[in-house]
Amino acid sequence: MNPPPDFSSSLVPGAGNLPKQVLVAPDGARAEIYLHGAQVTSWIPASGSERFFLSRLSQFTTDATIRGGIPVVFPQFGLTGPLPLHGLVRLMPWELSDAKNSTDTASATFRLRDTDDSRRHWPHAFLAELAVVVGGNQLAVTLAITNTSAEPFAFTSGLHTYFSIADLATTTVAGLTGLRYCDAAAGWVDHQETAAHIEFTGEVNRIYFDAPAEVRLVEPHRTTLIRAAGFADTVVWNPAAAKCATFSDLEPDDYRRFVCVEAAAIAKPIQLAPGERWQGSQTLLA
Ligand code: TA6
Repeated sequence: MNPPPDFSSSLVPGAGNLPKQVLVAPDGARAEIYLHGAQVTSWIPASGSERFFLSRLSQFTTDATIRGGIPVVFPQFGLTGPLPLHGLVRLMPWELSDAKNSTDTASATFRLRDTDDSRRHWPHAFLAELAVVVGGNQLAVTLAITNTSAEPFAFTSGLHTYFSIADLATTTVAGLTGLRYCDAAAGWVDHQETAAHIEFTGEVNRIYFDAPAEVRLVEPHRTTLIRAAGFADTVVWNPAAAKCATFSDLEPDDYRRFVCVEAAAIAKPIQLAPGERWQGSQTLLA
């Protein structure tokens, strides 16, 4: 059987006139991805409502990062090295290399290569590809990095996903019990997780090492499954009130509206030989 015509997915002007790819699967599931940073900003499963937080104060300009959705972190997570916070590619213009519909999904792939400017910060040649597939109650996002230079390089990375939540007080993250984690909100001290459900009663900014493939974002009315592959670590972040107030692109009470659960490769940087390719993915099930 032939797939239905690709009538619904299209590249359109988004906020700030920045181009965004809208994906619409045959069953009505939707995703939106800005070429700026290849940042997914919206995911609406076939049987549901918006699952990503996107700040009403987010800037949509080429020199700012979009606050919400899935910022792509590469080649440095956070401030773990000398590069700008969370690396370079979330501020760079990616190109749409492919978009298509199948009988049950809509998908698109975005590509980015190193530039003179990226090499000034990080002197390596790379090809980054982000594949986004939406359909039914699932969104799959896969980041692939190819070393196109003549020398090996190492990087850290992540998919910094902002989930929209109804009420922070009744939201928990489950699946990380027993893991060693580093608490960035309390002096980068190492701990072992004893809670079955991580609660948000203050700032949470933790890197869980060697995380399991599946973590759950649990709310009273729904649970989101978050499956990671290729990323060894999981970051859980909520800034709480005081830290939230320091972000110019967040409203004072926005911290109540999102929790970040991030598939990340931090503790063991990914090493790539010339020509070698790595990929990591985060698959979300509503
Ligand atoms: O992943 C959590 C984190 O590294 C926090 O420390 C926090 O500051 C955040 O990401 C957001 O970073 P950004 O550069 O987007 O403001």
